[in-house]
Amino acid sequence: MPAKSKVPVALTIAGSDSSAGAGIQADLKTFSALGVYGLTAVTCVVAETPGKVSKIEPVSAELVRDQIEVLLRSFPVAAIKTGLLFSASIIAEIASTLRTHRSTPLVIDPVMIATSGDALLQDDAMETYERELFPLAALLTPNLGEASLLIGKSIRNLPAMREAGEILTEKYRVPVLLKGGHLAGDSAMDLLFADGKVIEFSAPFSRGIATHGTGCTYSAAITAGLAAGLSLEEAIRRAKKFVTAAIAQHHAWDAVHALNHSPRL
Ligand code: PXL
Repeated sequence: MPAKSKVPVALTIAGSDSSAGAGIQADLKTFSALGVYGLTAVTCVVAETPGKVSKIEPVSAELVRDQIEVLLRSFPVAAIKTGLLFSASIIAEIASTLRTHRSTPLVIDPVMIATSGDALLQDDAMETYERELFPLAALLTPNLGEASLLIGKSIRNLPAMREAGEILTEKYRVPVLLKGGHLAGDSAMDLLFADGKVIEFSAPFSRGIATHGTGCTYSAAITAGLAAGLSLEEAIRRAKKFVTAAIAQHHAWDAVHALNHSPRL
């Protein structure tokens, strides 16, 4: 038998989205489309459609930790991402587990609010998130809404985005990818703040179509790139292409739209 080629392995720690466009389902589909074997640690289960969150229930913090520990003991995990983490106790448990795996790059997508506008993270979780988990990141990927909550002011244009990114990367002392997709305009511009430099990533903006799950898909695609050995900049560049194609080639049914997680690049 020919020797099996080694496929990179990545772990996602996130919530389950029943409509499968976001959350752990989006992460797995993205890993798979980009040739990475995905492992999962589920933090909570969300009953929802792209338009509305109906109910969320958490998994116990201990069970979240157990999922992560068994995986890190048994698989050659090359990169990790976090998505919806739900509560302060779950975040604290994850941080204490990952603190002993500092050599594995960690992408933190600080999910707080669904594209539908529904709250996903408990209010009292922010402090633990910022203090315990953010400093462990190889990359933090807030969208404009999340970034404005973190800096306490609204971000309405590119200069404000630059200022916000500088504040965030200095505050947590980690690289930050600030995603500008929610700024009205013809292009979706993201800014990477890393090593004292700012790098721009731009793509045409697709108006008014399936955006539920784009944040999860983008951060999962970056994580897949890091697992495969790409540099941070290369991983972001490929991920931006992937998510832009996934939006442009979205699926449409009668009343529901969803991201296409295997777009042609
Ligand atoms: O898109 C943010 C998000 C992340 N994770 C889960 C979700 C959602 C959005 O609804 O359900 C599990």
